[in-house]
Amino acid sequence: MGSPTKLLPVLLTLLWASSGVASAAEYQLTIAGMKFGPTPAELHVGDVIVWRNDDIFRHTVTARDKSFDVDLPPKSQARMTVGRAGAVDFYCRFHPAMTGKLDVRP
Ligand SMILES: [Cu+2]
Repeated sequence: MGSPTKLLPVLLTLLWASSGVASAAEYQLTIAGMKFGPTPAELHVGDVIVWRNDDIFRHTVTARDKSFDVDLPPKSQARMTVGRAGAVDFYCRFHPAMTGKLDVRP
C-alpha cells in the first residue's frame, strides 16, 4: 500500500502548472483622496481589477471609449474583468479631474 503523502507534491505541481497556463492576475486599485491609485504596468486581457473606493464620496471608473463604467458608492468595491487590449483612458463622471489610464496587453 503506497503512502498517500507521496501524492501531495505531484498534486501541488499539477496545480501550479495549470494556474501558470491561465495566468489571470487580480489587481486591487484603490481610490483615495479623490485620486485613482497607480494602475498595473503588466495588465492583460482576462485579468481582474478590483476597484476599491476608500473615499466618503461616490466615484465611477468610466472609460472614455465607453468600454466600461463602474459605479462605486462610498466605501465600496467592484470587480471588473479586463475585456480588451489597448490603451484606454478613464475618468470619474462626478469628478472629471480624476483621470487614469489602463494599458492592456493581449
Ligand atoms: Cu469621483
